[in-house]
Amino acid sequence: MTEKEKGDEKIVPLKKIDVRELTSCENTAQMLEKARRDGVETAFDRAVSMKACPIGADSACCKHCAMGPCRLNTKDPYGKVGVCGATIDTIMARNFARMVASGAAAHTDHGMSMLDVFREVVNGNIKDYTIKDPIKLKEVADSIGIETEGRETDDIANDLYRELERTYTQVEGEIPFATRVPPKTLETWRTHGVVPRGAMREIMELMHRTHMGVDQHYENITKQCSRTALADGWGGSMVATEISDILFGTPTPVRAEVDMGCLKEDQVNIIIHGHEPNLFESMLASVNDPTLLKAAEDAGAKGINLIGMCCSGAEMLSRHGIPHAGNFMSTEAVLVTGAVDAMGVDVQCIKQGLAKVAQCYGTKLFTTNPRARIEGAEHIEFEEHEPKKCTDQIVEMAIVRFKNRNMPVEIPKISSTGIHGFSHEYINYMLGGTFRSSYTPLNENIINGRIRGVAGVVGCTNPRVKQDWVHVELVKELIKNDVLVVQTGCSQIALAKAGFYKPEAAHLAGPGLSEVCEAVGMPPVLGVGSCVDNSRILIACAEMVRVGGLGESIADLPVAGAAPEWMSEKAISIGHYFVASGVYTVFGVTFPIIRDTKFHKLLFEGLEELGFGKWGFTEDPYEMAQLMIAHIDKKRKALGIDKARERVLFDMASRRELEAI
Ligand code: BF8
Ligand code: SF4
Repeated sequence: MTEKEKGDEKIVPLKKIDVRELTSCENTAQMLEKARRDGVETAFDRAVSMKACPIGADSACCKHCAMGPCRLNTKDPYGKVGVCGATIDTIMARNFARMVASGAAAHTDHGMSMLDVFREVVNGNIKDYTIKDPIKLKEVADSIGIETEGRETDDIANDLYRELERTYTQVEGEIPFATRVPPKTLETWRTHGVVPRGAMREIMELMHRTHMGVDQHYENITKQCSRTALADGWGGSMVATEISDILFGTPTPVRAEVDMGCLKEDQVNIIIHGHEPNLFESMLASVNDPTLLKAAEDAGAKGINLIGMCCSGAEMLSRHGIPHAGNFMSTEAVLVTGAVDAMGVDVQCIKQGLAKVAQCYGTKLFTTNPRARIEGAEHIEFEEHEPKKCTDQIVEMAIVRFKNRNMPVEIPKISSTGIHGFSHEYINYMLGGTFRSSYTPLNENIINGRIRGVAGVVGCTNPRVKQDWVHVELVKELIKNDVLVVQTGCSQIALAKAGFYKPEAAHLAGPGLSEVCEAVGMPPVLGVGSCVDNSRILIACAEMVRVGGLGESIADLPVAGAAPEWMSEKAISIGHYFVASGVYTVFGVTFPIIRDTKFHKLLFEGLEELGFGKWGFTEDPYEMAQLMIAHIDKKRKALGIDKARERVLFDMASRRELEAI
C-alpha cells in the first residue's frame, strides 16, 4: 500500500526523505521509520507528495456560487475580480470568515454538549457524573451575577444552566461572560458593535453574510468575524472549560507522563483521542471496573493502560494526570507501535487516515459521537445517560485484541514526566498563597521586570513544518528572555515531550523568570489544558487587568500569543478571538491572505489602531519570538515600566509562603 493504493487514479511517488526532517519528536520519527518498513503511509508522507495548492494557500479563490469557482491572480491580486465582481479583499475576507465560523462552531458545539450533560446531571437524569467542584460552580455563578449566598448547590446550578444557555441561543443582548471582560475592552467592543449576542446567531449571521452577494466589504465582514470569534472565546469555549471543571474537577498541578513511552507492552493499551471530556471520564470509570480488570487479567494482561492524545488527552492530563501519548501529528504514528489495542475517538482533529493505519496493525478504531463517523471504523455510540455502555464495550473489545495480538510490538522508550494542570484559579493561588490569592505577585513581577511579559503558545502540529520544532524553539527563545509561557493543546504536549514541564527546566529561563520559577517551584511554561481551555488564558488576562498596574484593557498588557504550527479552522477562530480581545497573535506555517492587500493591512495593522490586538505571521520561530518580545516591550514602554527598575526582593514572609506551596 506504499506507492499506490489499489483503485487510485493517480500514482504519487512518496519521496523518501529523512523522517528526522519531518519531526523533532524522536518517538514519532522511530515510528515513521517503522511505518515505511511496514509499507504504511501517514499524513507526513501525503504532505510531502501533495503540495499545498498555491492559490488556495493565499485564499485567492472563491467557490461560493456556481458562476465560479473564480480564481484570482495571487501575484496581481487587484488585476481582476470574480464573475460577480467580488474583489480579492471580499474573497479573502469571506474565506477567512468561513474559517472563523467553522472553528467557532466546533468549539461552541462542544461547549453546548457539555452544557447538555450539565443540565441532565442537575435534573438527575444522568447519574454517572456529578458536580465535582461546587466551589467553582459558585464562583462561576457569582461572576455572572447569580445570587449564591445561602442557596443550595442544585438551585444555583439550575440558574447557572439557564444563564449559560444564553451563550448559544440568545438573539439580542450580550453573552453572559461579557461580565468578565475588562470594562475598557468591553467598551471597545461596544463601540465597534462586536459584543456577541449568542453563538448560534453570530455563526448564522456570518454564514449569511459570506453567502454570494451579501456582505461585500472586507471591513464589515471582519467585524462579524470578531463578533463570532468572541462568541467562541468568551462564550462557547469558556462554557466548555467552566462546565467541565464544575463536573469533573478544576485542574491543580499534577505529575504526568507524556510521549509514546507511556504505552505498556504487557497491558491492554487504550487511547482516547478527540475533544469532549465526558467520553474520557467514562472511560476512566470503565478501566477501573473490577470485572473488566479481571477480564484483562484473564487475558494475560498486567492491567489496562488508559492514555490520552490531542485535546481530550491534554484535558485529562491536566485534570487527572492521565498519561498522554502525543499530539496531532503522532496519532497515526502511535498506531504503528502495534501496541494500541483500541483507539476511541469523538470529535475534531481525527484524521480519516487513522482508519487505514489502524487496520494495518489490527487496532480497533471506534467512533463514538453521532456527529463523527469514519468509513472503516466501528461506531459505538456514546450516550450520556448510559455512558459506560459504550466505554465498557470499547474496553472489552480492546481486551480481545490484546489477547489476539498477532504481530510484533515496538514501543519507543522515551517519555517525559512533568507538572501539568495550571488552571487560572491555581495560578492565582500559587502566586498569591492561600490568604492573598491573587494575580498581584504576577503583576508586580511584570512591573519590576523580573517577568518581561506573558506569552500564550498554543495550537496544532502540521506536517507542512517539522513537528514540534517551531513550538520548542519559539518557547526556548521566549523563556530565555524572561517571558512566562502559558500553553494549551498540542503545543503543550510538544513542550512536555521536550522536558520543559519539569520544574528543573527553570534554569533554561532568563535570570528574572527563573528566579520567580524557583521561588514558586513552577516550571517556566505552564500547561493549562486543551484548546477550549484557551479561555483560561483570556480569564488570566482579564484578571491581570483587574488587579491593576498594567493598563486598563487587555490591549494594554505586555502579552502576546502564537500558534506556530497551526492547521485547523479552530485555530483561526482562537487566533481571531485573541486579536479581538486585544492580543498580538502570531501564526506560523502559512497565512491564508495575500500580503499588501487591504484586508491584510486591516488584520495586521488596522485592528490595533481601532483598539483591538492584531495578527502577525512568520514561519521562523526566532523571528516569531522577536516579534512577540518587541510587542511586549512596546507595551511595557507605553505603561512606563520599560526602564530598568530597582529589583525589589520578595520579603521573607512572602517567600516562605510561596515556598510552602
Ligand atoms: O483543539 S491543537 S491539532 S487537537 S485544533 Fe487539534 Fe490543533 Fe491539536 Fe485540539 Ni486544538
Ligand atoms: Fe465567483 Fe462571485 Fe460566485 Fe465567488 S461569489 S464564485 S467570486 S461569482
